[in-house]
Amino acid sequence: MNLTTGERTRLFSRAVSTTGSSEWHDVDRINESALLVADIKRDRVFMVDPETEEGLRQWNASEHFSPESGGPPDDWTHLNDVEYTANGRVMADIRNQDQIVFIEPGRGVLANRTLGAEGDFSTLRGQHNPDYIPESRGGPAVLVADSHNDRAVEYQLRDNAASETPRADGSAVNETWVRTWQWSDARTQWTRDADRLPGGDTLITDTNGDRVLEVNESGGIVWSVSIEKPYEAERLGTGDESATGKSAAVLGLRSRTGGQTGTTETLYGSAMRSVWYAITEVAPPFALNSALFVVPKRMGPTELVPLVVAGLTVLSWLGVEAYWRFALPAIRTRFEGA
Ligand SMILES: [Ca+2]
Ligand SMILES: [Ca+2]
Ligand SMILES: [Ca+2]
Repeated sequence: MNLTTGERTRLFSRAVSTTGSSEWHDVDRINESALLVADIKRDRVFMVDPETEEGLRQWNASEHFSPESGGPPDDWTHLNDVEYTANGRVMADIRNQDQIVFIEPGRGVLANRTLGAEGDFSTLRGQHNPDYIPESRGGPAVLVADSHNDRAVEYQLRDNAASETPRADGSAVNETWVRTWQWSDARTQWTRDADRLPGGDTLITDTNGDRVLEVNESGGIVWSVSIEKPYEAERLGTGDESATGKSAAVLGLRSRTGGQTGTTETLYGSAMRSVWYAITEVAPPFALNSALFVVPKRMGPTELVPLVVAGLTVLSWLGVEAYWRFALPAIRTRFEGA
């Protein structure tokens, strides 16, 4: 779509049958004659010529990952995002294996460049939408929504001079990903997008926090808009995702975790939100975010807290009833029998 004139042109169209979240999840335009597709359904990345519909290249996750890794067979990798990076390489987000891989045509995954590892939740956990920031803009760096860790985070690729371990290609320097920035506050819950803007701010999509917000270089909130369960946001006119943004390292961004939410709420709403944060602290993140995915989208802390309290009350009541009805008579019978 031409955003100035509103004119729309259909370049390529394909219907894909889906079950659950198994679908084509992301498409990036490389140039006039190539589109890059993230295919969750078949756990692969492929390039297609939109005009001839000819498949140009393909990488299957089965070339690199074992069947025992990740999720169940019908949602094995949840490969939800792709990006074309320098030198013909492709970056792909392998959500269910908690990692981001770099694929080189004809060579496969560059093992030493992989960011994160399955089960290493301190690095990434069920992440979405990684953006690659090249050396020309202060990288190599990856800005990503670290969804189940409820934060936006950035990693910078650094040469680890201390390590003598040779790389697979024979070179002596070992590259390591170093966390250079992270952002969260008391409200962030299941973040799914983060874009670095040209001025140095970061646009964050906070799905279960029900908002899209922009944070500045010192970590303060510039603006925040309440919106129900947003998936991702784009600042129009700044290119795709973080295409015109610089790395946190070169900008000297200040990290933030926790603190004030910068929104205006009623006293009751703010009290319910505080109780809700306490619940989210103790509940397992996967179970919590999965449950939030299935409740009606309109529900916020003011509805969810009474719902949780009502649920727990009913469970406790049933437990007490069962105790009086079944356990107690049994104990009494045993006692009287003795
Ligand atoms: Ca993409
Ligand atoms: Ca992004
Ligand atoms: Ca975006």
